[in-house]
Amino acid sequence: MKICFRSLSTDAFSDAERCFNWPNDCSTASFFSPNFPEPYPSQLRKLYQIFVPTATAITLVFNSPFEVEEKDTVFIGAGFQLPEDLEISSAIGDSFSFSGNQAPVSLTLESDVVWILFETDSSSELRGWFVQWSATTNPCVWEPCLNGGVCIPNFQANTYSCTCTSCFFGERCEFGKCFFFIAL
Ligand SMILES: [Ca+2]
Repeated sequence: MKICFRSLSTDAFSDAERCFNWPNDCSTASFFSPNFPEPYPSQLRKLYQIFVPTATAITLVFNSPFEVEEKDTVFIGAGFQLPEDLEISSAIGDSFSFSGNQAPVSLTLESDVVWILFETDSSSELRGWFVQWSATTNPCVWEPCLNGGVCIPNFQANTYSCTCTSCFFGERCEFGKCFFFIAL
């Protein structure tokens, strides 16, 4: 099956549900299809996105029940934008699609952004889906400490602190306090 998202940017979804910048302005740990566990609407095209700064991986776990009619589909992938031309397969690359009554097994994408696109056709609506997500974060992954400073992660708060070498100070060891004489 080949699905084309031609010129379909994520901005096109007025009712997109986003969990961005966790844990600062988003503590949502789950998403679900509209009306869950009552039947979802027909002719739906809804986008969900999770962005966890410093995440090295995001894991999705679907709860029971999982009921998606075979002509309706849950698409899942990594990245801020939906692919323009997505070759759908059950387990190739970073994009996945699911239908039926069998919840996908736990799905881990090695990215800081994950999107879920739920599309339904004009008939036969079932109960839908409920997904919980968790992220593996590393606040030091972008190497914030400069000039030889050592990054100390605080995983719970998703923050870091720097232990600077003797000649530097500042939140990121960005300021020098030693004078260096260079022999010419
Ligand atoms: Ca349907």
